[in-house]
Amino acid sequence: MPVPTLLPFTTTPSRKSASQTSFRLTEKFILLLVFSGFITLCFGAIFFLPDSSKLLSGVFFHSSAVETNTRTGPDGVGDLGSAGSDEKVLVKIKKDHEKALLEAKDTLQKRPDEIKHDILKEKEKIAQESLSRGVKTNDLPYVEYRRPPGATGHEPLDSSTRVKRAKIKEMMKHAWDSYTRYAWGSNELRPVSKQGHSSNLFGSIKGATIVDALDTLYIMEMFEEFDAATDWVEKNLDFNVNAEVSIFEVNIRFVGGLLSAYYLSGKEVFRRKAVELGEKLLPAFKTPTGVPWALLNLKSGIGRNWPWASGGSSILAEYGTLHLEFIHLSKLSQNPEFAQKVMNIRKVLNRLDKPQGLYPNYLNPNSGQWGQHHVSVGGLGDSFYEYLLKAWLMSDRTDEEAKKMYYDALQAIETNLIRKSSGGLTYIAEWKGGLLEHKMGHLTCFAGGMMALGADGAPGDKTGHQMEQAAEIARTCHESYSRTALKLGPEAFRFDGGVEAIATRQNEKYFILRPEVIETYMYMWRFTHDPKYRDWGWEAVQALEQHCKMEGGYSGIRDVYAAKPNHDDVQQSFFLAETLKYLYLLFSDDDHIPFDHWVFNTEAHPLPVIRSERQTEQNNEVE
Ligand code: DMJ
Repeated sequence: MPVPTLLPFTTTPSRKSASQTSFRLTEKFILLLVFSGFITLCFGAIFFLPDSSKLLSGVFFHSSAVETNTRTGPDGVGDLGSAGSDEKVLVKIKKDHEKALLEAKDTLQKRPDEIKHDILKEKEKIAQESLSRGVKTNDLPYVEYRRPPGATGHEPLDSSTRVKRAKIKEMMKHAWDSYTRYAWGSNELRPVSKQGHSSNLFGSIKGATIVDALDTLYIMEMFEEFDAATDWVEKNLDFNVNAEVSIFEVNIRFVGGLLSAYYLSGKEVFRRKAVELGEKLLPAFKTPTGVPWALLNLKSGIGRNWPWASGGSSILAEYGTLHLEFIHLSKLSQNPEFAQKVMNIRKVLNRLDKPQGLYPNYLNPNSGQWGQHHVSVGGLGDSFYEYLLKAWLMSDRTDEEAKKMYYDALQAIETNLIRKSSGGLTYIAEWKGGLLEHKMGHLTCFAGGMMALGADGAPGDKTGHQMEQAAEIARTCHESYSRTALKLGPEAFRFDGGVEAIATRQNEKYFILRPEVIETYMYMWRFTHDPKYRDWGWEAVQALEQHCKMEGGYSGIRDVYAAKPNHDDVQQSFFLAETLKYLYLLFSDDDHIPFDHWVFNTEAHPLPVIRSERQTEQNNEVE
């Protein structure tokens, strides 16, 4: 009776010449040997493989090739089913293992910064590959993030400056805490009635104060508050609203605020939200000339102009204050459309004749013709001039067209609008069809800072002259503050009827926490280091503390000439975005948001200077 065996072929009936029993035993012995060799081999491989692959894939990026080769090597030695190739497999495993150990040893010998650099390089390579395949990360293409210098500062050496700077941070804390306590999520705060306030400029978009304050919180290193604001943006900031918004206001506060928060912190959420909002604004440019409407319904994409604006015109300071943000939107989304839209506006303007070289505030977007010939460096005109200069600066001084437009416009303003009062105060009047109105708005006071910022690029030998003019505007604006009862400036002041730098009309006597005068002090301080600018800024701080600070935040005032303040019950979002930021920077060192790396949008949101590829490479090499 045959001995039962586990292997079917051992009972093959053809093997008749040898004794069945001895033959089976020998066969069994050989088979056992082969089998145990095979099992030892597999066991050995189990010991080898996980160690090296874990080490490689978990810690170092170069792992994948080795790991892949080990499993499915190009020579096909991964087929462990053949006992004849055991030797080969063993040699291969050993070789890979040694190679991996060598690589690991090599990596371990590197300095941490070298390892970091390798990792970054690898990441960039992967992102670049996906970009070239048209693959998007988070819906947006990969862009390299590099924080520009001076995003945060350091304590000033001088103790009195330190104390003042700390005081301004405390003001920011009070404004922010009050907003979070009483109006969190609303656009603005009502500090007297302690509730939220919403202006129809933002339609039903919410959180203007949060977005406007983000970069100030960062610059003042209030990171806990910055994180709370970021969290709100992530979870609640919603642009899918069926409401009409002001393109200008939404652009300077929301797009500008988000862009700035992105460049300061590097957080992707801000880039994503900025581009998302930018895309929502694009339908506003669907006009025969491409000059955008002032108002846009974000859901329907239907636009229109303010009904009061000269025969359905668009406003110079509105369509002319998109450039900086839109250039950055193109850079961050790699969608050229944003830049094309604003460059087209410039083209339309350059085709038109300008009365006395001046830009009227009204332009019809259908006909492409000027509306009323009303010119102002204050409301309706102001930030258009500011953006010409800053477009040039933000382009790393390569946008020659913007440069020329700025200095030409400034020359026309000087010739036609800038005057000196009999008391020796320089002011910028308004121009209506060739006639001057000797009035200067609080808004116009930003021009002192603008002229100082542009002075060093002035053509001819005008640098000194423009600096002097900037200083004179700063002085006039300071006078408009010091000639009031509350030491805060009126909305507009006049140089006629025997008065100088004083508001004469009741509806021009209010102060709504505006930044322009302090903005000019900050620029003048940076360029001259004349202590009077810090003194003037400090006077404003004291007046704000005395007359605008309330238990529930900071409020505007209805009449700055009245002995006692009558509060308007609004804490404007630009108080946190601009007024407090400029005050803080006035008492900070110059390397905090340095001007050679950053340009402020008109809502004081710093945007980085865009370097040419070559320049960036050179800087990287230096670094
Ligand atoms: C801000 O929203 C901006 O500075 C804008 O350019 C003009 N007005 C306010 C502040 O006064």
